[in-house]
Amino acid sequence: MIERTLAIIKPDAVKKRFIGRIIQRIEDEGFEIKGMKMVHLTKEEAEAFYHVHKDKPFYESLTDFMSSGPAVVLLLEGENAIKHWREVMGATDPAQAKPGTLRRLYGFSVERNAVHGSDAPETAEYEINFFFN
Ligand code: DAT
Ligand code: MG
Repeated sequence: MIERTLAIIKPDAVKKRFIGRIIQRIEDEGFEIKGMKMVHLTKEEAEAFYHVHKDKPFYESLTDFMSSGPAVVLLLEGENAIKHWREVMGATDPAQAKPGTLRRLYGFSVERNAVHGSDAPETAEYEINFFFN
């Protein structure tokens, strides 16, 4: 099934000049890039994007980080794109992520973990509409 998902190259990975490597991987994995732009989220936008986590202890820090600098958002399309992209990203905590995954390669900590990906069709729809129209 052809699906769409939202990917973000987070501010830590942009700052460390990993944009090119991550986009190369996206293309090598066979995703079609249907949309792409650089954004610098405001704190309010980061809070809205991560509203499902508003009661988590890391919400404040996460939304500070996500609004701390430019990020690259990508609309990806492909066969089982949601699951495929999450496999390429690896586990949330880079230390737990499998070798070769983007978070293992480029993530620094559970918060500064280089990339984002939607986790289900409903969240993908919300997240895609958040950035693309
Ligand atoms: P994922 O990004 O793998 O879908 P998530 O949706 O549970 O993970 O959390 C969203 C982001 O919040 C995650 O990429 C990094 C941050 N985060 C998650 N758990 C955290 C924790 N225990 N401490 C600090 N940040 C955390
Ligand atoms: Mg998530």
